Amino acid sequence: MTTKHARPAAPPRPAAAAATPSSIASGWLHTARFLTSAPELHFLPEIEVPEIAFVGRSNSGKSTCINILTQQKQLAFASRKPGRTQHINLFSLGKQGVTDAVLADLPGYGYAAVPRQDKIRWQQVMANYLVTRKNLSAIVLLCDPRRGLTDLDDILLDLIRPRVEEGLKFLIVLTKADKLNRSESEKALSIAKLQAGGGDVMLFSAPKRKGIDEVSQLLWQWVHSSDAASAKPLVPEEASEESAAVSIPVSD
Ligand SMILES: Nc1nc2c(ncn2[C@@H]2O[C@H](COP(=O)(O)OP(=O)(O)O)[C@@H](O)[C@H]2O)c(=O)[nH]1
Ligand SMILES: [Mg+2]
Repeated sequence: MTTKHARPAAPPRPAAAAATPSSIASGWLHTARFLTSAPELHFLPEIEVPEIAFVGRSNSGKSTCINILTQQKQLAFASRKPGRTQHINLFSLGKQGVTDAVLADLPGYGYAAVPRQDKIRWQQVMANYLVTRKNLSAIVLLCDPRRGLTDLDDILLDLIRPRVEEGLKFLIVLTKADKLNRSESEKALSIAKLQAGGGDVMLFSAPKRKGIDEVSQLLWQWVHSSDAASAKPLVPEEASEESAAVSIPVSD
């Protein structure tokens, strides 16, 4: 009598990886796609969804940070020639092609070799953007902690303070944290926290992949937390693009 051998049971399929806050945030940032690039504020399209602006000195690590957060090597061109990225670049974010937020990469400031006229023009463009962009809901300020916040960063903080007081979200990212030892990192963090005026501060390192999860999740929460949807308009009533004659010095 022959015995039938039962077929070996198929190995169990691996369960789909459970979505974690970290994977949800990084999946969302990975959807980043180029939207538009504009040399001046008034060429930017009016957009309804929240906009998160990345700002910082030239060479602060801004392009690297955006590329790593979005996992796209060339999204924000990591320029070897600081000061070259002189447009406001917008990137759409959102699953299934439905844009639910926009990232804005602003021109880096403070690069000494840029002609003075160009510096004035770009600082003006940036100041107008920060004061009047209607859907601007959050700012990420990139800073190399070995330099700390400079005069130009302070001017930027002064410019955005009224909007931060009205609910604009604010994060200082201390880049290149791999260049600091533990006590230097702690010191840099506590100094920046004092300067952040209630905003968040996080350490970030591209080669060590430090801070990526923390920054990604905060950005995701900014856009998707329930109170973001019900937030009141962030632009003061009296502010309009025409009235924003913002002047900032070009000392740096
Ligand atoms: N050690 C280190 N270098 C970094 C880090 N992020 C950026 N850099 C370097 O800093 C320089 C300026 O970076 P970039 O992203 O182009 O700065 P941006 O001018 O602010 O856009 C480049 O040489 C980068 O490779 C980091 O986390 N650690
Ligand atoms: Mg850059």
